[in-house]
Amino acid sequence: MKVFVQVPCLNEEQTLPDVLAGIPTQIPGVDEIVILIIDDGSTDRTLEVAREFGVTHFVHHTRNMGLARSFRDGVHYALSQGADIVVNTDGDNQYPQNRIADLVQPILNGEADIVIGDRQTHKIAHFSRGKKFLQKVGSQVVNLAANTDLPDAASGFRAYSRKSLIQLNVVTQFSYCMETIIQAGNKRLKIASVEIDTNPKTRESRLFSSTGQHVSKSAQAILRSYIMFKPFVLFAGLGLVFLVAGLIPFVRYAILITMADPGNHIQSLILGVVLIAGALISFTLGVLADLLRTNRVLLEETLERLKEMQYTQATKPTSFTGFDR
Ligand SMILES: Nc1nc2c(ncn2[C@@H]2O[C@H](COP(=O)(O)OP(=O)(O)O)[C@@H](O)[C@H]2O)c(=O)[nH]1
Ligand SMILES: [Mg+2]
Repeated sequence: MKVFVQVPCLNEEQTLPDVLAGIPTQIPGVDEIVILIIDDGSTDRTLEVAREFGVTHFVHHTRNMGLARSFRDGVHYALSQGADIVVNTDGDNQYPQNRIADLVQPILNGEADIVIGDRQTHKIAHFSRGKKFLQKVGSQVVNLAANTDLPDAASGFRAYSRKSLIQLNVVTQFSYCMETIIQAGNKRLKIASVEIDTNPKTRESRLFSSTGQHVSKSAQAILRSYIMFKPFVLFAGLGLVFLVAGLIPFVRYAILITMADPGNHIQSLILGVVLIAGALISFTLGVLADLLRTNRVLLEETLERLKEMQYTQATKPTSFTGFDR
């Protein structure tokens, strides 16, 4: 059993030594623990710090590519190296590295495919009341879209089984955290949660400059995932709203013109027709999006097989010794 602990880093020279020192060197039931640094275009001494610590596995981006891409590239590297479990922790030492063993345990026991460290955000002292509230609402929305019941959907402290990583495809640029949960939930992977206490804050979040930006970017990520997995529900719901809203002026018009003095009610008719046309467009989009979804499911199945083959081949010891001259 090989566990890769990947640390995405964008200029983390200050805190990386603490992170690396905290990662356990032994976990019961695990044969090998490998540390992988994903350097996302750092311009400070992140790489040197990691090398001085003895890290030998790196994924390097020559320029900043963002956290989602860093996660994806790290996973690809780890799986090609034969990882059975990939743990993700942050370079700002926000997460308690000594709990990595508890994070991988449910996967080792075969009880879960993904384990998420629940930061118990209601307890974090430096989170404002507004942030705690948004955190809770955000997690509820993700749970609704994923059919899960997770307390902390935005936590980056996680363990993923090899099987789950082969099934997941991160496509958004920005937040893979919410996206992987919604995908995993819809693919009926088992997601467990482990309560953790976070370390004191070392620096401000760099992913978001303000709470407003955080909410808007998270909402976009959730909406996109929702359209991906439940397009018909979304568009049919929208169509229904348009239909009901359109029928009201339409019926009003129909009743009024039967009266003795009908008057001029053409506005109601126009409004009704426009809204009903909106309903028809929504239903059509729903059908199209649903067909696209079927297509995506097929593509994902192919990708899954391809990845399985690619990673099995990459880790298989080869007997090939070179061409005869
Ligand atoms: N902000 C940011 N962090 C990145 C990027 N690429 C990798 N990271 C790493 O992602 C982790 C989370 O970033 P952080 O700013 O702490 O965001 P937080 O999750 O809101 O606390 C850290 O380990 C960063 O070094 C990037 O493009 N931007
Ligand atoms: Mg952080």
